[in-house]
Amino acid sequence: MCSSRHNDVSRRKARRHRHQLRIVAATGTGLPRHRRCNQRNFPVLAALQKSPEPHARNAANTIQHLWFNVESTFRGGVIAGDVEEKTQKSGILSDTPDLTTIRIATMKERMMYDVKDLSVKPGKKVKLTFVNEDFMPHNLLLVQPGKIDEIANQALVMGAKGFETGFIPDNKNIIWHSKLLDAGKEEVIEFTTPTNPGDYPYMCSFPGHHIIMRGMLHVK
Ligand SMILES: [Cu+2]
Repeated sequence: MCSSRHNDVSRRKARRHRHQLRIVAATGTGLPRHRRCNQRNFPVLAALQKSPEPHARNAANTIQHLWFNVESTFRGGVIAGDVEEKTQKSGILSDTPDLTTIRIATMKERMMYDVKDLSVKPGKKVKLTFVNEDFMPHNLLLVQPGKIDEIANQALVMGAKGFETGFIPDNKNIIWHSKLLDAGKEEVIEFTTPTNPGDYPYMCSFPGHHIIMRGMLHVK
């Protein structure tokens, strides 16, 4: 009895997601770009990415890829745009011999962090506030040099199960990570920078995001 009711609920949910998917997909094509942009529905896209139906999740991830990764290439790259729109309130907020405080936020509807580069001394205590100002869920991982793709691919194959772990795979090359933060949430992370100088990348491991949602912590 209980399980058939549950099935009804998930069937209804799947039906609603298929319907929403058609709406979202329709806004992605066939219209001039200036009109299409205004019709993107980011909260619906975010909901579809959590759908129990794999078809809906896959399609939503494809749309996400088109909206962010492909179109940002058409605009001539994302780095230049990011520098222009960098907000004042993020970056290194204070720096004393004992502690560096840092803020990194996500940018609304851009699938990017608002800080792409940071420089901190080796073995330094850091208090980092990570703020999700976007509609979609995002996380923040500091990883060993050269390991972004390996970790992103591991997170990608987690499918819907990824939500249980916040898309954090079991990988020794993750130095630290935040939780998967929903819209409007923030988390404070305290850590000590690596003692080995080097360029340590940070990334979002939500499927498809790492391509442009990344930055570099220069430890020097
Ligand atoms: Cu993300």
